[in-house]
Amino acid sequence: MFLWGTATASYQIEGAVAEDGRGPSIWDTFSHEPGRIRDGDTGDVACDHYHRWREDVALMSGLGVNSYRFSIAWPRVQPDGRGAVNQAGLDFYDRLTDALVERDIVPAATLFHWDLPQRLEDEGGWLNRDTAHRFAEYAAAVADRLADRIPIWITLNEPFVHMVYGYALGTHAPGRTLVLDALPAAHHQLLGHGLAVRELRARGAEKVLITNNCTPVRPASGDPADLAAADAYDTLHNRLFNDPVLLGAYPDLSAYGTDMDGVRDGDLELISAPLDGIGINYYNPTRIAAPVDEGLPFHDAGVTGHPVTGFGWPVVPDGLRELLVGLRDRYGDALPPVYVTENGCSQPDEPGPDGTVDDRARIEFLDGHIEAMQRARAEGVDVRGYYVWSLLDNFEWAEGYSQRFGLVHVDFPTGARTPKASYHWLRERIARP
Ligand code: IFM
Repeated sequence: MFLWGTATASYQIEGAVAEDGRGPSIWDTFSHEPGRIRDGDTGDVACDHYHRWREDVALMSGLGVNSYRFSIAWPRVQPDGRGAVNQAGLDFYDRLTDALVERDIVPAATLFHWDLPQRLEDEGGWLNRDTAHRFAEYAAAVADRLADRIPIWITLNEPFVHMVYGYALGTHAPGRTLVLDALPAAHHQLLGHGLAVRELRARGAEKVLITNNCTPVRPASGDPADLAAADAYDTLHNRLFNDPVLLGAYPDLSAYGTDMDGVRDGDLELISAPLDGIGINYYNPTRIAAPVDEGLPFHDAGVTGHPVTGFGWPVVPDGLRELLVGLRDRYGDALPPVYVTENGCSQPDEPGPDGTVDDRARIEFLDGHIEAMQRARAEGVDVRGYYVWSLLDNFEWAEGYSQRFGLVHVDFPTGARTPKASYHWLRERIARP
């Protein structure tokens, strides 16, 4: 059965940050620091999904999706990131899981979508190898409770983005600006993934995946300097997170004048344990030129000549086909079945005078990307699922509530949900044979 779904993440939708024993996460801390988030927004209330989850499950049922990708908030399960399990926090996901299963919606749970318990950040966060072991302990606790009903487990969401924005550039929590010294946050996340896979398998998890954010990288020209820069960027964005998982080795980082520190014997064996699938998040391609200064070995030259989303990201549907076919060509038999675990766009959607939300740009976006995915399947890529980011307008990290990605409009002051035109369109599209 091909999976059609929507995706969300805990901090972006749940709110209820201090309820039922939840501990603080790095995003609670970061979003409350002045100047970090557009308009001073926080995820304190977000979509209030923690209280309105029944309504949200009903929306999914009405949409006709057969899967839902959500994330579990580690600080709800272990408020300090270690030790005793907060059963009240797990109860929430237990109720949600049962409601999904009752409606024949396959739950796909992500264990880490960036809301690290603050207590672990105080001890170094993902720069600290111990966090990988704490993550495995948390994965085990969640699986003990839910592996009997959740068939799809995704260990990490976009470790590249978490490392780059959280630890290298500091525009996301925890706000560290370490540039290349952030690399241990890549290795320790991947080690956490490998250790968690072992725990999930031991508890009978049916399918285990990781989700990487990938981009097809296009050199700005055929000039050797641009080609070398594009190769360096591809290494950092794509290969750094796919190679160790799929091939058991880190790529050559010499273009960055470094290699991966802190890798111990046995780490790569754990990291490359066989998976049942790989989650791929696609938003746009990247065009790369030779560096313009002495910093990194590339320069983002920007993709031009295409429509753009509310965020200003280029809309290039065929980039999804290019990416999927490129992954198959690069990894061959080492590539497990692929799930497109996120794809979507932000648009400045507001209800019109009649109360409806006419987001035709999103319909065009989704139509083009679904067609591109189908072309990749026709070219032989084994794609098993497609999840729209996102079910609801939500807290878009450093951009606060200014970027609306939802199939369903959320009026943040009241929490009122209004399905957009794209919601109705997707229902028809999914129903099409
Ligand atoms: O909102 C994010 C999500 O948390 C991770 N992938 C990209 C989305 C859009 O920026």
